[in-house]
Amino acid sequence: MPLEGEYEPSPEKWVRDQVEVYERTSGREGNTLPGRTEPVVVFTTRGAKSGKVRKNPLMKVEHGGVYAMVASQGGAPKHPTWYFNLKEHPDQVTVQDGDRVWDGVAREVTGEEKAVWWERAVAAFPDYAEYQRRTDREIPVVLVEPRS
Ligand code: F42
Repeated sequence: MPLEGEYEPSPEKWVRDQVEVYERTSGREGNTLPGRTEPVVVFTTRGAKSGKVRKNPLMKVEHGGVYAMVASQGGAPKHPTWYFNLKEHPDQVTVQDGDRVWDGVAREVTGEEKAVWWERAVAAFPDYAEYQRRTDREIPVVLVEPRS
């Protein structure tokens, strides 16, 4: 089930436009970054402060039906705000991969488990390695697993 409540599109035009195209075409269009081939998926979270529904495309990092959200933000100094949404409402996240939409539960990984997922993330989208070099913060990896 999609998250209920008011959808507040991203203030970033390229982000909200990609979400709009992806949703309208069930991921047949808007499914990569411009000029790239790696696939993206769309995640929906609940605003930590506003309670509004937020949507973000992120690179697809998937293994065994579990999806990772890599909070890279291009190597910016601060975590993206959706990371705080997941911390506040870990049980309110949905994943859209193509025409498949499902409810998940978010869990940040650390230590050995994170190292394994970081390798998967860099294999899926090599630029993540450069993003980590650009910033002093450790880029978080949050897994989304199906809600049972
Ligand atoms: N970002 C990544 O971090 N990793 C990726 O792999 C990635 C891939 C990607 C592919 C395609 C594409 O179009 C975008 C991609 N992005 C990727 C960008 C990603 O979708 C986000 O735009 C980016 O991570 C920044 O997220 P953000 O949530 O920080 O965005 C800001 C601009 C934003 O939306 N701010 C809102 C605002 O109104 O200023 C607030 C949004 C929000 O959730 N607010 C919360 C609320 O309560 O509503 C409060 C959160 C808090 O601070 O507690």
